[in-house]
Amino acid sequence: MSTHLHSPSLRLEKVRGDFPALHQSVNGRPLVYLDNAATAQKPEAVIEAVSSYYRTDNSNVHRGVHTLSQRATDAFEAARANIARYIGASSPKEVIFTRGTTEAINLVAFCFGGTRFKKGDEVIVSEMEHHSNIVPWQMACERSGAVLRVIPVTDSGELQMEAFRALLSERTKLVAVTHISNSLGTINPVEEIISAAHEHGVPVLLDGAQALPHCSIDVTALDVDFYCFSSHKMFGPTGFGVLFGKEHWLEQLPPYQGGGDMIKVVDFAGTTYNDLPHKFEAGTPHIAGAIGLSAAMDYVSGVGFEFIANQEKDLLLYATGRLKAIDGLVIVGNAKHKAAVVSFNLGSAHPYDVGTILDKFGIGVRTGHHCTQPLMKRLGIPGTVRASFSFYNSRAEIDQLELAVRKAAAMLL
Ligand code: C6P
Repeated sequence: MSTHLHSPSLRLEKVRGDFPALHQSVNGRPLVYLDNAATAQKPEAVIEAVSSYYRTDNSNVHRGVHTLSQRATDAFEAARANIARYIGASSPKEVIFTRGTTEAINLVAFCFGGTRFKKGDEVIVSEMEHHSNIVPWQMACERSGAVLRVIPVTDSGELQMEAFRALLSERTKLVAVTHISNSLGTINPVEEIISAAHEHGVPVLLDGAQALPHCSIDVTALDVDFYCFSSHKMFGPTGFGVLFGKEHWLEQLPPYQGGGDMIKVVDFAGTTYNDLPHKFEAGTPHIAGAIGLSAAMDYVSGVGFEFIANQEKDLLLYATGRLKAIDGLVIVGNAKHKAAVVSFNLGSAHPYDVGTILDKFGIGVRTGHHCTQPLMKRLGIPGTVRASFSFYNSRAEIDQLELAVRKAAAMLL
């Protein structure tokens, strides 16, 4: 890299140039996109990888002997190998393609819960989980007679680790917690959670939806049993995601859905299932999704986690300081270890009203309960306004946010 790009502001300018959607006006103002926890914008490299696949290689995978089908299959499986490498999986067999985090968790809840939960067993989740990491377990509990146990959170939005340890027992069959909270930004002590659970012989599923875009993940070093994430929050295509599972677990689990590609031989006398990872991938997959996510991972590797970490730390500190200075604004979620997310409320103003005013200034934030209703209930609020940052955001955008929030405060308070 040339020397001038070592300057953080020039690097930021260059990085922003990679994301075409950032360069537009909304309501007559330059777009300030601060809804990255909902979905991230896509760099040119991802858009190009997806469109080049459709332009030249589009075909079905694992089915045809013709050239295009071979090319599509090679690109699809090369993407799997690259994704496996990126997350530190020991083999591509441990990388199951899904529609996203939600489907990845549902797969484990259905296949693992369906075969291993019995009446009186317990599954531990936390109070800060996204609905995707609550409802599938409730459904698995309903089917099996198992019971959901919940790790409480503190007022500042951290897991109560002593309470977690006290919940672990011989009845516990699985611990399923989020790596990073989407509503509060809390980074959970996942190493500690995994080692405490493993001491009791209990496997751990981590919901990594909010972690992948912010930090490097090594599932083997973490020793996590299942790790789920979505491509679209990681600068890749929507409708695509990954379930990482340790090979010995995936080998033991029954298939999720039946159909093409997940079988070896089908006969009315009985069907034999395919090997990993295909056993869990019934039907034509999202081929462009895999290719796009793989390109997104290459892109993020090129940007580098040193830049990403420095940039996001700066944005979090700067935004926290600027917003805290506004009369009547209360930040929700003050964990010691936080990702670049600032959730807040403005007096008694409804978050939707604040979000609607911010949109008039070209600022995109998320408002509401963020699919974490139990957490909102615990905190005694209906929802929040959430500004979630990515490495391509700038301090100047936070200045715009502060200005618009001050205008909203003047109108609503
Ligand atoms: N959170 C947000 O604005 P899907 O929809 O399957 O890609 O991801 C679901 C999901 C699971 N876990 C966590 C921690 C998440 O943050 C999300 C998605 C978005 O916060 C949309 S609700």
